[in-house]
Amino acid sequence: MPQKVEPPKKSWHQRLSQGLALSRQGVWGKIENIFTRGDLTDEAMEELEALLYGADLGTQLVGEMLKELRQQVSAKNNTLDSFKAYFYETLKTRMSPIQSLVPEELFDVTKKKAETITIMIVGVNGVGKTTTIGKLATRLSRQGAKVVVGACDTFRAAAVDQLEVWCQRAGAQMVRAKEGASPSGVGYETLKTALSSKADYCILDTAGRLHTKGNLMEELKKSKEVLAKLDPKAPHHVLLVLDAITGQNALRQAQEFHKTLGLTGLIFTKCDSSSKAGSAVGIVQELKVPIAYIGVGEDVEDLDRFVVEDYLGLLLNYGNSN
Ligand SMILES: Nc1nc2c(ncn2[C@@H]2O[C@H](COP(=O)(O)OP(=O)(O)O)[C@@H](O)[C@H]2O)c(=O)[nH]1
Ligand SMILES: [Mg+2]
Repeated sequence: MPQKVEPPKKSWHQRLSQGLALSRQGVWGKIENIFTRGDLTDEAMEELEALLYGADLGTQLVGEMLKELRQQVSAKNNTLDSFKAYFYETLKTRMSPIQSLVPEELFDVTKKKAETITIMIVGVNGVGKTTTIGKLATRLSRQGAKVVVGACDTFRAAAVDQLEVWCQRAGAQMVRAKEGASPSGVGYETLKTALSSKADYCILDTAGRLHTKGNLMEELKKSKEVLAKLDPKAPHHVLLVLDAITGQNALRQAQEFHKTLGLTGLIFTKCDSSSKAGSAVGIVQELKVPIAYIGVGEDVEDLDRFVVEDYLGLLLNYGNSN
């Protein structure tokens, strides 16, 4: 019988590299071209400026980078390598202190305390919350963790079915709404189940839009607060999912969620279908909230922890990260 040939498994590094290809080529590749074309004339500087602003890094940061570059140009010290090195180091220096706030327990079951860790996942419709939870539940279950997932997006039956498929594959338990239950009610029931079964993680999938006249932020706030009745520390983490396609506009979204819920981390999805993956830099800086995970596709393996050096190296095509 002919043997079924499995395609070679891609490493996370390969997935991340492919995931950031659009941003790398669309922005940084063009910047490289300007440098390799010759002297940085006024015209070339204008082109560079437009590209950098178009990369959605945030206006303040781009302004500072251009100032530095002009200084390098007037000092005749403007090689591509020196500019890239400066860029990489500047972005890394700004992101690292914030990124160091991400706790290991979010990726590694052996790094967590004996208690159940409750993670609430929020974000507007379609950004990838349910998919991310599926990937995350799989990842943690593979490490031997007991994961209980709550389907708190009670307004869309399809959302619950989608989550159930992921949970079955992951071997995670899913708690669904009883007839007429509110989102906060499902969150409460899920945590109760997770605590009584001594689960390692309780992950709550929330709605991104309400099909009632209710206010989404108020509903999410209620969902968050009710958890403390069962565990004063819950939720340990409130993570906002942001779609890389949104670029800098995601910052406004993030600010609103942060104001109401007190975000502890961000999840940056769909980097593979956007050339604006660089917007992560500006968002982290402005919000002072770190990125916990990055998503680069629809496959279960397309999610991993966000490592600033890997992200910047692959984005800028710099260092030995390729
Ligand atoms: N290309 C790509 N698609 C993604 C990624 N994450 C999620 N998606 C897709 O985005 C769509 C919406 O995702 P979903 O999880 O239902 O979003 P939710 O409404 O926030 O729960 C689905 O078609 C997902 O397969 C990603 O990292 N890359
Ligand atoms: Mg969903």
